[in-house]
Amino acid sequence: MIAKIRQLQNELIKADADAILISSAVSHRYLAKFDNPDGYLVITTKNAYALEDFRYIEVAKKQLSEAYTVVELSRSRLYDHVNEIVDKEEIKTLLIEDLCMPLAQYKGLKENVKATLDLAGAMVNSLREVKDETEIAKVKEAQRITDIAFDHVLKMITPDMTEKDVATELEYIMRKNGADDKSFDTIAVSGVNSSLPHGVPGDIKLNKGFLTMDFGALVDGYHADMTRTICIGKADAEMKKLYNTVLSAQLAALDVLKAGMLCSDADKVARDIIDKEYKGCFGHSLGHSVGLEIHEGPNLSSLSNRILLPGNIVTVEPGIYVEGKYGCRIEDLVVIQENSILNLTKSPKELIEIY
Ligand SMILES: [Mn+2]
Repeated sequence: MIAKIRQLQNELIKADADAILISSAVSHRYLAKFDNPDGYLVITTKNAYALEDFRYIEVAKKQLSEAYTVVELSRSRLYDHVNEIVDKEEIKTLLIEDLCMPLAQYKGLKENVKATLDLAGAMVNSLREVKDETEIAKVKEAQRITDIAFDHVLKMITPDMTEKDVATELEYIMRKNGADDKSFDTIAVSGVNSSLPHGVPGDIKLNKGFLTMDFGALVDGYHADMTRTICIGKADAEMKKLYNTVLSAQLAALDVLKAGMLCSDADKVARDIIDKEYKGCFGHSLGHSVGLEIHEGPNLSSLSNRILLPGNIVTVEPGIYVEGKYGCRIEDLVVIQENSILNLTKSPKELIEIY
């Protein structure tokens, strides 16, 4: 916790700011290591304050006292609390988390806080891009549980289940195996619906053809994300070709990914393979980062000039979607390392047919 505060303090000094007001739930979770969606932190270049209301004050005092001055927050007095710190620490420039602050809150702070407000932009989000060992362990555990759910569902899936049944089963198994929640709304789309990259599972029996399942477990705030496409019934030659093209694109990208690589180059490796036969059918990026949020930067996008760093955790998820017909996506979750990747996703990838 203290290491992260120090990193943020260095960023404040670089930005020539005196302090930052942390107001977003995710940043609070990251810097204080516990959830209080209504809590605030004020980090100055030298000190750190945690403003936590009565519901959380006991845990805050217990867990934060070493790194933070803990103040009991009375929500109607937020501006007073902030101004007391502004006075005590002689804060002239206070950064705010503009990426996720309601405009009304910004206006209130601007009118009532006795410091010049400036925008923090992606300052905290950038720190979150490189995960430490503890964070990697949590994502790894989340993905382990996600793999268990896939293995389980494979054994019990029958053509007379509905898409919703499949989604519910995946979520139930993840919870039973230690997940705190699902990472995001589970996708289970079959037949013609599989051409919708983010389709919603319906009350319909599984259609013959591709069944795409995109799901993940949440563990201690950290997300997992995986996708597998299987076939209900027998895949014809055209479906096999499409599936194998997605798989080759994914394997090729996994093979070249490592620290120092340009994000757009990673996307290109997979996209070139798909575009040869299915141009226009891979309409999203190769992947995104995952951590305390399901979608974080950097993105493996054709438009990204970011360089991958050891400790980034990204998805690798090429897909081919043929409008009105079907679609297929295969997604793994990997940790970027110096010369390769650590693939956290252990589920098989050869085409599975279920009768
Ligand atoms: Mn994903």
